[in-house]
Amino acid sequence: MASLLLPSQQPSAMCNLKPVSAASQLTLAAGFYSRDESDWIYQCLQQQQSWPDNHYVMSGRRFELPRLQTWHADPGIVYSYSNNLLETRGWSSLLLSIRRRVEMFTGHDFNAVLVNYYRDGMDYVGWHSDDEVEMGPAPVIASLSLGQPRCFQVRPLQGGQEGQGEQEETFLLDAGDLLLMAVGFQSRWQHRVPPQPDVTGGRINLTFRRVLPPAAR
Ligand SMILES: O=C(O)CCC(=O)C(=O)O
Repeated sequence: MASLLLPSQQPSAMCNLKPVSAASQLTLAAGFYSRDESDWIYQCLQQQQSWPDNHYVMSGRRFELPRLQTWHADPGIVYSYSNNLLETRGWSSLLLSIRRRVEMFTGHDFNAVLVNYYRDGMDYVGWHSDDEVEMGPAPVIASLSLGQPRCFQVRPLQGGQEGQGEQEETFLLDAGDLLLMAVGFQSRWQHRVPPQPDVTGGRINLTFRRVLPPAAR
């Protein structure tokens, strides 16, 4: 598909980051991309990306990742996920244009993106925090959703703070929504996208990250 059709660099003037949960470090810009733009981006990524095998080895055993993934980063940036080094790919013009728009909107610089493709509602990501040492002590992650709406759940680590309403919460991430996980979120909360067997369509999620170069870790 022609890169000339890349969506514009500006989200609509109505688009703002608003709190979505008791986790004050979590805000959502609903409709960061319009429906038409996000449908177009989803189709491009789903069809143009070559999706690698989703099996990995840990402690000598072979596992199947319940989704497909690609990892794109600036030169020199490497990242290990569950102790498996992801093959690093460059930036397509589409991924780069999305990165620039996310950077301008959030005011944060990113140098890598993890692309998760949930082929249907059986694909998922389990409870975790994105707190790998590669991202330094204060990670900020911007997460763009495309394709089918899926539930996103958060839960406080260590039971949360009593009286502050910190408990497990579920909300829907729709196509075009941008979720910002700010400094402090990963150290206090976990998140997941649970299986939803009733969902038949696919979803692609892009998590933009800033990974420290090996010398700075
Ligand atoms: O798909 C999502 O919304 C979340 C993805 C995620 O948790 C991750 O990439 O670490």
